[in-house]
Amino acid sequence: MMKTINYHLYLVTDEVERCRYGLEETVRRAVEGGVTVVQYRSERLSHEEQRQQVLPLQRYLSSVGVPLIINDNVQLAVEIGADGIHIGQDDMPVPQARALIGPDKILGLTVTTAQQMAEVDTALVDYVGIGPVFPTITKDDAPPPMGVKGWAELARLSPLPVVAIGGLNRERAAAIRATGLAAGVAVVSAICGAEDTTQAAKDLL
Ligand code: TZP
Repeated sequence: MMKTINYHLYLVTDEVERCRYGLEETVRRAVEGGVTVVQYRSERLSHEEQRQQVLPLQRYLSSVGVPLIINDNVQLAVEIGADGIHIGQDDMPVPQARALIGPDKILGLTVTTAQQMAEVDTALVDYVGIGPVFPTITKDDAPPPMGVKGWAELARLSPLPVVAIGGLNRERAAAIRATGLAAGVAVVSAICGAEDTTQAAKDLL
């Protein structure tokens, strides 16, 4: 099920009030700086609110050829025909999510332990997200940070492309990339909270 998308700089969006220039404008500026894939993530809004918010974003991203991944809300991804979904271990089971989105969409799965990694079904999953690498203020229920060493130990076990997430900034992203194990680095605050969004993205390339 290996679909090729470029995970190199993976922007995860936070609630609109935490995007410095609003959701769409922040994403536009970030894409200008080199973001290669965007995940829409909203933990608080209703399904309908999420749909209203993501549609203009989807129009923009498809116009510039940047894939849109939806976090958790598989139904929304199906409804709008997003490029993929990202799910956690406690979300919808992988086989069910894959059945709903169909064979051609991207499916990303969060992995935080070696046991979970051993259980990844490579026929159904396209990439894994491993983190948090460092402490994060963005995800309330994040497990303890694993550090670059812990991250690399887990990434080495992965049969699939790996994206790192959690507290990453310029220096930390560089440390992750230096392991040679990352298909990409994913950030929220380092881009969404930056005053110069475009430059912040460039710094993470
Ligand atoms: N999953 C693990 S850490 C995290 C998610 C969604 C949040 C990352 O946000 P930040 O601001 O880049 O630390």
